[in-house]
Amino acid sequence: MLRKDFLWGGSVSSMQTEGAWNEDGKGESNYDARVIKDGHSDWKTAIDFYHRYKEDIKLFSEMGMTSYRFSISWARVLPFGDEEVNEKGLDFYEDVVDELIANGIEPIVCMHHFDVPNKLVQDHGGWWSKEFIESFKRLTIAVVDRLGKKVKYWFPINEQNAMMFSSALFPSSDLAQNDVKGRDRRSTQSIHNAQVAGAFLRKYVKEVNPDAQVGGMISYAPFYPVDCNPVTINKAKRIQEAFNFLTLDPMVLGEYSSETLASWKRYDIMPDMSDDELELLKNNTSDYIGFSYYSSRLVSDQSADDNNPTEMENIMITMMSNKMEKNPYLEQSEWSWTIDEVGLRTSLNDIYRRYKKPIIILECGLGVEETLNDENTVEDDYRIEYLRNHINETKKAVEIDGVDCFGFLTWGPIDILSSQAEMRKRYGFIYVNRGETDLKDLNRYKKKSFSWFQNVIASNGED
Ligand code: BGP
Repeated sequence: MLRKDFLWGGSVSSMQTEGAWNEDGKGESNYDARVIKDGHSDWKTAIDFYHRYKEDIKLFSEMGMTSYRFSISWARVLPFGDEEVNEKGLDFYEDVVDELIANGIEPIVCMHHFDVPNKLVQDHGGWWSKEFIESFKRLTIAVVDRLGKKVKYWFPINEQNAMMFSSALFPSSDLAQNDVKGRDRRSTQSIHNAQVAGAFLRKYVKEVNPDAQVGGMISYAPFYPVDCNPVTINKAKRIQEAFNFLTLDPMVLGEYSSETLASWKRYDIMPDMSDDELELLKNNTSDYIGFSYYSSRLVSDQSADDNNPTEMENIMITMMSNKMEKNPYLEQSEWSWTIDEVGLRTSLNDIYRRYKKPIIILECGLGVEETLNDENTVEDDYRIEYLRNHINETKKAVEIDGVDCFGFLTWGPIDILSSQAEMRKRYGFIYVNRGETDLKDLNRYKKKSFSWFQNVIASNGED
């Protein structure tokens, strides 16, 4: 059985939901400033959660959700990333938190989910700059001073292992095309700076509210060797370590593994780390571990090239390139994401055995192109099947394997923009009536999965 207070809910980010991109004192974010491809959505309206949050929270409450994870738009609180604080931005988040609590829904706050004030990027580049830590601290202080006593669950950064791709996330056009080491240095510095920022948040939240639970979050994927060639097995293990545990180790254990440090030294990409920073990491580890889970990856001996100069490049190539093999045992989504519910049980076990800390699944879901039928609903049996299978594997991890998992949050409980700003990739139990560029009326409609998830929650996962 899952624990009685198991958290059931959904996760979103600010830029994929809020809209109101330039209202009430919000600054321009790096996403607002992006050039949008023809036929794609921009981030300006999203699903207009900023104006419709009461209606949406009412629907979440009707579904029975006991938790809702959202992120803070950095530029809504610190329009330029500097000392200027936008109180109206804080008012909005406080209203959302109050509304959630009034509806019996536990807020889970993520401080940073990809978007940052554009001014900060223009002036300082990306997470490799120590200025990002300073600005993040200001953001944390402003938000936690306002919400610290009301919110129990916090974590600093969405999918913190994405910092590995930092120089891809933030423009690195000042570096020469072939400056691999330069980009790798930015990656390792970003990894470290994000760790420092995260540890600061954990420390500060606890100072304001010692009863709070403050975690860390990554995107987790199991990496399977495609065959039993020891070279492939070794490669899969190395990639698994680097993609998943390089970030989790310092977050949960308070220090980098000796393998990580050795590899950074070997490739001459050691980040600048002060003693004070390392002390901060050591003393402010995560109370719980959160992760997003969508698919497993298959590694062949071709997946990454041993001649590539560094481990970072190897991971990037494996993750991003078409050298990733298709698993013949598993189906894929319309977006070619491998569907692997057993991999979720494996992931829960891998993480729990290593750290013995409580775990929460903070994202899981199936993105599908959908339209409303004549009855103004969507018969999304595929979503029910996908989530049912993943919930069943979670239960096996808890009930058979003894993993301490305290929650399951789906990605996008309501349709939202995808990370690539596609409205056609929908994850929700609630359909939002808008197209890519045509905003239509933005009305909300319940899909078939709405009442299914309602039953899942009411029966604590027995449905
Ligand atoms: C995660 C991100 C989310 C979300 C999700 C689904 O990596 O944390 O922001 O978007 O993936 O991805 P997508 O929207 O591309 O389908």
